[in-house]
Amino acid sequence: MHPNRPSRSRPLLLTLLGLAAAAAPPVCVVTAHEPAASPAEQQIRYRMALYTVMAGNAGPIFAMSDGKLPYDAAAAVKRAERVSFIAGILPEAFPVGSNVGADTEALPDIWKNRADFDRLMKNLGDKAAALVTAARTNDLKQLQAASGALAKTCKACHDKYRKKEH
Ligand code: ASC
Repeated sequence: MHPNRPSRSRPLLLTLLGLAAAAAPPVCVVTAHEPAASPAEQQIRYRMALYTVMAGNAGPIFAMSDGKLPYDAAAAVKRAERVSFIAGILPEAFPVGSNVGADTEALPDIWKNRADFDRLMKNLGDKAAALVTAARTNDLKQLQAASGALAKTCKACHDKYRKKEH
């Protein structure tokens, strides 16, 4: 190394390019050859996203109920409201025809036994609303009881209408 030149581990050009990349807004690259998701695939993705948000909010409530997360009454209310909100959307996320079009864990029996499926969905909505009421009492015991009842409605539907590799 030249004695008078300051040591530089990375060439200046690369550093400048790195800074420019960091400052640039993210770019969504869609190639001309990528096929657009079919309506059925979009529907299935939407449905799975709803379940992701549902689990992401029910999870901490179950964890608080099980003593795996410190009980935070305000957080429990916030999350219970989200669970209830998503539960209200879910019945719309199984339109006829959305049993195929992308990988899905939803079993075809949903569309064969629609009245039974709708009954389970209604039960989910009722138990989710009860969870909100329980969370608002700020009483962990109430939250535990209501989250236990909610988990049973999740399981009842999964046992019948979700693929079994879980
Ligand atoms: C969860 C989760 C479910 C339900 C279910 C309850 O945390 O992701 O699908 O609880 O396991 O039985």
